[in-house]
Amino acid sequence: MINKIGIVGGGNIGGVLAAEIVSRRLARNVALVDVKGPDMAAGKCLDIAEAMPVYGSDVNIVGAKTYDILAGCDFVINTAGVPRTMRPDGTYPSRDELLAINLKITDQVADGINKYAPGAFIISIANPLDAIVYRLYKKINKCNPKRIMGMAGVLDSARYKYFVAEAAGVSVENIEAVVLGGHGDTMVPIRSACRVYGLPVEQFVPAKKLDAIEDRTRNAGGEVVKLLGSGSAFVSPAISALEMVEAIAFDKKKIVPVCALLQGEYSVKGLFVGVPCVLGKDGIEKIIKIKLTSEESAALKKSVAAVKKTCAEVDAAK
Ligand code: TXD
Repeated sequence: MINKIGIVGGGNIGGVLAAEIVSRRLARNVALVDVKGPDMAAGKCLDIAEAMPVYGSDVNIVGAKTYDILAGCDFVINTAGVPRTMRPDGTYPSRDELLAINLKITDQVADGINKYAPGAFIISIANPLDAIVYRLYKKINKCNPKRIMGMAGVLDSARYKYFVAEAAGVSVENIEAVVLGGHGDTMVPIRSACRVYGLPVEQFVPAKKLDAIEDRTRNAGGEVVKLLGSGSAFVSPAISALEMVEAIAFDKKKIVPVCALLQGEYSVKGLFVGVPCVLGKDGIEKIIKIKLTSEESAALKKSVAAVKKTCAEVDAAK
């Protein structure tokens, strides 16, 4: 069992994370930090604590507006940021538009981690995902690239799996699928690696339908944002992040898509990009190189270029 998990950002995703960690008894201690309200984090933690007799779970859970409660965390999950809330005219901000707002927030998060939880595993969820985890890496002192990662690929791949299962008329448990690249419109569902019961997906779903599914996967975040009207997906990102926490905490050596710092892999250097990784007790233990078709390689290159552009904006920002 993990001793302590910190969650920065006690909003939609942070709240689900805290409740899930308690219900799974994943950690002895949970610390939730949020700057909102009189003390929203404390309120959410009190609410979850009062459910413990029903959960049958004895976890020490604390919420506060200050980062000192992160002291001693083994994991810090970063959800602090502004979600893609619908504007009055029915449009909604792109992930990149959120960049400026979220960079300032990210610097505060990095400062809190430097002060109170140096050496913790860091899983960042806030958007724009690839840029925020890049910023955290740059701002956290002596950050070990094996212990810092972004969560997006687990969610994007889950969405791909769900849509394929629905089209194939089979259980989601029969689907293998992976989405690589940046967490944005250029993300790359890898059809050549998609399997239904170990068989090529094309045996179950026609190519035209797969085109539509892959489009829907790329836009799945926006689809939920439009339906919600305010905020963005929050259960699926939280559950996806916990898959990564458990793979590390239980030393599963599990291959999952991770937004990881590439240092030459996939011909990328110095950027955080979604690639398959082995997650175990040391964090990102191995980056897996998978064979891609020429179209997939070209699409991945395009996605990396989009990540590079946003990270250049991060470097240009103060
Ligand atoms: O797959 C993915 N990675 C994405 C990520 C999937 C869905 C949502 N994605 C992004 O996660 C979303 O665009 C946001 O950037 C984050 C968090 O989404 P959430 O829905 O949880 O947003 P909320 O409910 O607004 O919660 C964010 C909280 C909010 O309560 C703020 O008060 C808090 O972050 N916040 C802070 N907490 C601590 N410290 C600081 N500085 C701070 N600033 C804001």
